Amino acid sequence: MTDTLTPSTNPSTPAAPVYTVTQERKIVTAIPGPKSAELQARRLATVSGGVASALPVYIKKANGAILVDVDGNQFIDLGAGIGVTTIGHTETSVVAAAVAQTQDFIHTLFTITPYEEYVRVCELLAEHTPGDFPKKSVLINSGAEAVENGVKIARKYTGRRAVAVLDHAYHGRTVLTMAMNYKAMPYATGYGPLASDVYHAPSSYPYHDGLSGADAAARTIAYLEKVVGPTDLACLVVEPIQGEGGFMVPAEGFFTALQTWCTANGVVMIADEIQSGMARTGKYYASEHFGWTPDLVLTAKGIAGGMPLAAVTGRAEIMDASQPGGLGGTFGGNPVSCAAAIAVFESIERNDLLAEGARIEKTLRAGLGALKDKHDIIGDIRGRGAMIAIELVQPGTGDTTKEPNSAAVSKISAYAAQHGVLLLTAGTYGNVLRFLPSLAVTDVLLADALSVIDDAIAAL
Ligand code: PLZ
Repeated sequence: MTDTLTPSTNPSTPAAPVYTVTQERKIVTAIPGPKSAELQARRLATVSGGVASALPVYIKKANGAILVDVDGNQFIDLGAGIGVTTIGHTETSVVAAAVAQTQDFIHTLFTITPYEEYVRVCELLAEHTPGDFPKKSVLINSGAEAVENGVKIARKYTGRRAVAVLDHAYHGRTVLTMAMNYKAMPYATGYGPLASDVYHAPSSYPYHDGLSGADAAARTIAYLEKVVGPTDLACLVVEPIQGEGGFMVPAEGFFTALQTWCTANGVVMIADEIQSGMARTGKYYASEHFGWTPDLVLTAKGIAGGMPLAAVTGRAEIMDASQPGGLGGTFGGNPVSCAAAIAVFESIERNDLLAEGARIEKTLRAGLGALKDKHDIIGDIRGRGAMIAIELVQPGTGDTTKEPNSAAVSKISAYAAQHGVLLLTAGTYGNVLRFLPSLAVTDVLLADALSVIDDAIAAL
C-alpha cells in the first residue's frame, strides 16, 4: 500500500484490465447443466422461497463481460448483476485494491476509529457528482439504505414529513422503500402496513403519454400541490432514467421544471442514481444528460465494482443538518469496499470509460434499430449509454395502442439464456428487455448477442 491515497494510483496496477476468461459465448451443456441442477436442488432445501433467481445457472467465475457457470458454459452478461459490475467483472485493478486492503485491515467501524479510504471515497464523490458547490457524503451498504438515508436527511433538513416519488419507480425492498415502489407485486403485497406519507406522482413516459417535458412536469406539480401541498413535502425522489420501471427517459425539460418548483418551495430534490450512475450512461451521473442538479445524489451498485457500498452525497448544508450519530451503521463504508471504489473511480479515468458508454449506446442503437425494422413487436428503443431498453408490444400496435407483450419478453430472454446470452427483463408490465452490460463488453460480443436476439424473435 502507498503511504497516502492522494494521489492514489497504485504503481503495481496494470494500465488496462487483463482478461482471465476468453471473451466469448460458449454453451457446452443443456441450460441449466447437470451441476447447476444439483445446486438448485440443494438451494430449494435451504434458501428462502422469497428469493428468486432469473436464471438458475450457478456461477463459478466471472471476468470482463462473461459469466462462466459450474458446467463450463460461458454467457455474455448483458445484466452486470443489475448494473453493478459496470467496469467489468473482476476488473484487475479492483481485485488488486480489494486484496491489498484485506491484508491491511478489513474492519474497524468508521464511527469508532476512522480511516483514509472512507474520506477518499467522499472526496471522489464530491468531485464527480453533479453540482459545483460544497458537497458531503455518508457511506452505507445498499441502494435501499441510500434511499432510506436520503429521506431521513431531507426530513431532518426541512423539518417536513412527506416523501414524493414518481410512477413506475423502484427504490428498494426495505419497509420504507417498498412503499416508494410503483409495483405492489412482488415488492409490497402482504408486507404491509406500508410507510405513511409517501405520495406517488405522475412521471414522464414519452412513448406512452406523448407529453412535452414542460407539460409532464406541470401535471406532476399540479398533483403534488393538490395531494400533499409543498409546505409538508420534504423531498421528491426521482430516478433520472427509471431502472426496473423500464429505462424511461423523461421528455426534455421535465427535470429542470421540477427542480425549479422544488427550489422555489424548499423541497429537497433527490436523484436516485443507484442504477443510472457511476459511468453507466456515458456520464458519471445520468442527471447530467438532462441539465439539472440534484440536491442529493444516491449512489450504489456500480461504485465498488461488485463490493457492497452505497452513498448519499449532496449539498453540505443539507448533509450537515443531521446530529452526530444520526447517520451511519456497522458496515457502512467498509474499508475493502472503499478501496475497491477508489480503484473503480481511477479505472474510469485511466481507461476513459465514459467513452465506452457512448460506444455501447451507438452499437446497441444501430443493432436494435435494424431489429425494429424487421420485427414489429419492438415498439420503442430508449436509454442512454450502457443502459438501453426495448419495449415490446403486440404485433402492429407499436404506433397505436402499444399493448404490452410480456409473453415475448419472457420467451426472448429464455431463448437468449439457452443460447448463452444473459438478458434482463424490466417494465411495469413485464414488457421491457434491458441491456445493462458492463462497459467492458466489446462490439463483437454485442453483435453476437444481437444475432441471438434476432433469432429469438424469429422463433416466437
Ligand atoms: N433504486 C433505482 O435500481 C436496485 C433491484 C433488483 P439495493 N435495483 C435492482 C432486485 O430485484 O433486487 C435499486 C435501483 C434503484 C434502489 C435500488 C435498491 O438497491 O442495493 O438492491 O437495495
